[in-house]
Amino acid sequence: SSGKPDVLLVGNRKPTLVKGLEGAVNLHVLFDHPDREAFLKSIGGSVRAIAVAYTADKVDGAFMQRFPKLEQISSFGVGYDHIDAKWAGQHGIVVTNTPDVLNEEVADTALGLLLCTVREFPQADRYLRAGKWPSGGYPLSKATLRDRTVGIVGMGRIGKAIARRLEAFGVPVVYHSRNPQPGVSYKYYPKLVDMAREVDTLMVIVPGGAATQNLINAEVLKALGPRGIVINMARGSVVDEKALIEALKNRTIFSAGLDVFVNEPHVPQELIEMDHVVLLPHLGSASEATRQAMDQLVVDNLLAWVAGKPPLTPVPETPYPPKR
Ligand code: 8YV
Repeated sequence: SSGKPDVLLVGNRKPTLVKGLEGAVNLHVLFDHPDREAFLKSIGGSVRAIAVAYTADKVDGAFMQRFPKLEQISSFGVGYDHIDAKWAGQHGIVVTNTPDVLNEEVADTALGLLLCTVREFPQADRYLRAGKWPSGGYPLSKATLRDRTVGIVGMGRIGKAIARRLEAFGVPVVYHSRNPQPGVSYKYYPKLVDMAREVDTLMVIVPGGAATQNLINAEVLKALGPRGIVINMARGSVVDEKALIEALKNRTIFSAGLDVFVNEPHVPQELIEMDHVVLLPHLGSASEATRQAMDQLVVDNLLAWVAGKPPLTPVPETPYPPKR
């Protein structure tokens, strides 16, 4: 009616997205509708693009199929394992994500989580608040960053930002990824288990999805050994959570710092009850400024599409221009 293209916002009425989009598109918000089925039926034929507000909002082939005119999906977050991008690519639909604008924030969080895990800062904070300091200082941490070697699992854009920080900390870095990264001088391990045997600390920052499911398995944890610390900044699915819990219980690894979980926001009770792990509620990119920049990139990818321009940040599975 308005001549503006119909765009579906999956997820809630995120103010930044609504503000950025409502002037240029005819925006429909899925979250607002009590009868989701009826609503999707009524707009399915006219929706030409989708904005995805959170990485928790799943977009699979069956969902995309409901929109025969769908051209573009603009998704929030650098990770897009919640979207079947391969299916999209095969059906001429372009998927965009929000890379780069969060690199430094996530790398900051990763270093914070590493330090908290190694030196037990959250536990020491709890100790102070519990009034225990006057009767004796917090016990010296058994672990230190000073004698550690970090194996980064996934040397992409965020992995490199983490590695730069570790260099400044004077911590040796090696890495594993599917292929060696051009221009990276850190030692490369084609096999993760070989790297795990030679380091004591793993920092996991690979994409989620089927290709990395349970990459950090019981064998890798065993190879890491009793001094081992696992920091997961990627997706819960990348670590075999059951094997990790076993290894932590039996102290066959030393500790873990986790920002992500298999079934988040639900966290296994066994982890919650362990005092020697550090758990964060998926905070990697979670500052107001960085989330604002990510939201803006979701908007800008759609505004480019409205203007008939190429997307700013298409994912590799859906190259532009699309094959239709
Ligand atoms: C998201 C993330 O913001 O970018 C990603 O891939 O995991 C985070 O930055 C988070 O998942 C909230 O949706």
